[in-house]
Amino acid sequence: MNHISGLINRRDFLKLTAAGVATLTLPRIAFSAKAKNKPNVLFIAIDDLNDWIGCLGGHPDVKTPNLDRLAQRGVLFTNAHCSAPACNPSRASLMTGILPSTSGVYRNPDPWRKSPALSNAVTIPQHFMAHGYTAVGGGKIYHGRFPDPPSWQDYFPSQQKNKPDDPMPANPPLNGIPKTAHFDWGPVDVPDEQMGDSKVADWAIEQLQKRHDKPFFLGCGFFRPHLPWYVPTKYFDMYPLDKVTLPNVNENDLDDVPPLGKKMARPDRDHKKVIEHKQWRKAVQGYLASISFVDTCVGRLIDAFDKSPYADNTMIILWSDHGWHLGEKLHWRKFSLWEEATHNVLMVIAPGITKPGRRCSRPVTMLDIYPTLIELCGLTAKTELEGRSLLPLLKNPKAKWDRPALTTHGRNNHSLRSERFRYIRYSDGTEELYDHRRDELEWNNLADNPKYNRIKKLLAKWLPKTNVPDVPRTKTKK
Ligand SMILES: [Ca+2]
Ligand SMILES: [Ca+2]
Repeated sequence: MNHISGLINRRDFLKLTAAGVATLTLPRIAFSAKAKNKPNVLFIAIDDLNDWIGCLGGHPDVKTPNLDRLAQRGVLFTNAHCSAPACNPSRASLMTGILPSTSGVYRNPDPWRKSPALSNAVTIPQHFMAHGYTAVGGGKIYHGRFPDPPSWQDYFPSQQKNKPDDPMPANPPLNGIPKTAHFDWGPVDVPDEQMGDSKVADWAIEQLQKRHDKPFFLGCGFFRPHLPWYVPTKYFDMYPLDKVTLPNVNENDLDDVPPLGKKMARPDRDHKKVIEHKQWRKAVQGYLASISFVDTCVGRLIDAFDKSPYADNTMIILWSDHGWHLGEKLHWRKFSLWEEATHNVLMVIAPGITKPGRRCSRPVTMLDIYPTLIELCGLTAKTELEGRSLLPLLKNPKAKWDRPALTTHGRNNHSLRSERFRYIRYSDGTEELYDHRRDELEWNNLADNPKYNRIKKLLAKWLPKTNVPDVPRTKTKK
């Protein structure tokens, strides 16, 4: 708004606002002159990627040379967490900068634009477009069921179908679990080029090879390692089955977890099936293979980026939407408030601001991306955003940061992660507390130990004050 009021007086501005259309054209002229020297943004999303990448050290076997070399170029956030451990609420909050507890978008079926708090929200790419940028995207940025055409000028494969199809094996399921749907894994005998993510990388590479007259915001969303873990055979061959390391799991881990936490873990569902069908090792192999496949896609994109004319004037931000359990707490998938599900990948390379090879252990969230991009690119501030700009941490990864990372799963179930502790409070008031200095696997729930009352109280101060009801769900299927 500052840019607008600088150009015209207040009365004219109100007149123009009333006229509606004119406010759109006038500031654009002003912005496009300013936009000329603005940095571009390469915005890379990876679906369902937990901390099993080399530079985060989450799994001893994993091979991710490309993600590792990208992280090495800027700041790797080692304690980054999602706002919600599911695709749709995580991405809706990331792209709008608004918490799930404010929007009521808690779960995958919640139509996020129907939330009163988000119906008119200006998404990250919309804010860039309002500042004279071109915003285009490809692949999975929003959750599949809820694409957002107003966010983009163009989309690959299309504004309504954001994700290209993937090749399927001839006779699924490959893991032998009856009625397993996409909870399946195994190699497919196809070249990389036939994979949906390879097509998304090709499309993004084409955008980088084009001449752009305006600064661009380029969204590139990869789908793997989302289920099903069908990727070309060569990626499975990277992880010989007899050498695959299983996660370190405590069979009695849920004994000190409150009932609502046990309900999230659902040990009688996926975990029971995986054990019954002797699929644990094969599943871990499938996830690792899918990670190395997407790592290859990222590598191709980065190589093309480095050869492009935009290599020196583009902010790169790479994130995943949440983590993933592979049997820890007898749980599989995301949908929990423990470290495996909330911890995700975030790296930022900002020319002139970040220095290579930096790591930041401050607790940050995906909600912080929007205000960070605003500052990095000099856009107009937005006071309604609930995250915090990471700029101080990009400049100095050890800068003071007092806020824990908040993750919400379902209404009024929250987790707060500080640098040392994780505090969980469920909607019925039951709690968990873990001390990561002594217990990085979160096995020992300290919530009932009075010694930690002060810690719990300090963390609880950061719980959201409002927890709005779920957005009513639409009945129509996909
Ligand atoms: Ca996801
Ligand atoms: Ca436990």
